[in-house]
Amino acid sequence: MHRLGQFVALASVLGFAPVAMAQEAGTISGDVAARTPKLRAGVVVFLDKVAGTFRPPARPAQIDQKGMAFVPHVVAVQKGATVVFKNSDTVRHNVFTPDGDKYNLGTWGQGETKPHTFTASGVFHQLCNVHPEMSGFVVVLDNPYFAVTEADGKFTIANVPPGSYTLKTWSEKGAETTKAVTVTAGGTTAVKLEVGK
Ligand SMILES: [Cu+2]
Repeated sequence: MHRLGQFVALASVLGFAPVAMAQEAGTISGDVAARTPKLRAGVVVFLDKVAGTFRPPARPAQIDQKGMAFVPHVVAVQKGATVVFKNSDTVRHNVFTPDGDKYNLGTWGQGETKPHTFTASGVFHQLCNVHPEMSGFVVVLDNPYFAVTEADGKFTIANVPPGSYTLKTWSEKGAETTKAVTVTAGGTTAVKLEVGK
């Protein structure tokens, strides 16, 4: 037994965890498949029901109203986070949601921004009452362990404490997917998911 091993053994007898045993975080890296290729993009992948309290991020997320669309189409944030809505178009846009607190942030012109802080988790459909064809989503999650897939369906969730979790997905058009995952200290857990209709 080398010296670190002796120290760890002694520490466990004494009932405390030495600094050398502090667990390194792990990573979940994956791929979301779907029958229709475009359903692979914009899938929110998140860890469900993680114990602990999590400080919301200090920096706000941003959604632009650009080219008559909410950009990005799907944004995931942690509960308590602020999203700044911006209008980059020459026409006036509105932002409202029929979900949760049912906010209506008003209607404003090019270059202006309005913030909204999301204090409850859930899915908030973003709509514009000037242009009924405009639609986007803000998905508010209880912990910081989430990602939104790129066009190729790939995602990475970093800095996850080692442990066993339930990974879930939300997507606009696909059914919810659930998968058990185990994250090891300093390791990368590869996950393949399929979002069905
Ligand atoms: Cu609009």
